[in-house]
Amino acid sequence: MRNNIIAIIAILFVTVGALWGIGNLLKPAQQEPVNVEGILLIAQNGAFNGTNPDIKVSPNVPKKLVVLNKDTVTHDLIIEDETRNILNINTAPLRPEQHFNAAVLAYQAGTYTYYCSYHPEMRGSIIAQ
Ligand SMILES: [Cu+2]
Repeated sequence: MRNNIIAIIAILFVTVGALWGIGNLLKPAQQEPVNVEGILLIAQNGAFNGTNPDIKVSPNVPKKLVVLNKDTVTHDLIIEDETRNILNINTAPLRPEQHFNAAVLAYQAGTYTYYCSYHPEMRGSIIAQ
């Protein structure tokens, strides 16, 4: 009788342990939230964010870039550097309410230009230092 009770308790421990182990396996791994520092450029009224702001980055540290057209006309955003010291970007034409996800990634320190090919006055600098 006593041996039976010990055996039952032992089986219970094994069963609970196995279920606990399976539960841990089934539970999706906890993921740490990732903070992506980013830039939102809104094309509106013939400018990006009203002021065509300078974008500051560190070399070889990508920064998320979202370009959103909140205007009534088509815009785009181009980064085109012949030295290829920065990742070149061409959003293609963005019609009203369209957006484009990209990353600003400078490989070398320097000052680069972003612009809208439709509106030459929509132009700003990317400063990598
Ligand atoms: Cu434009």
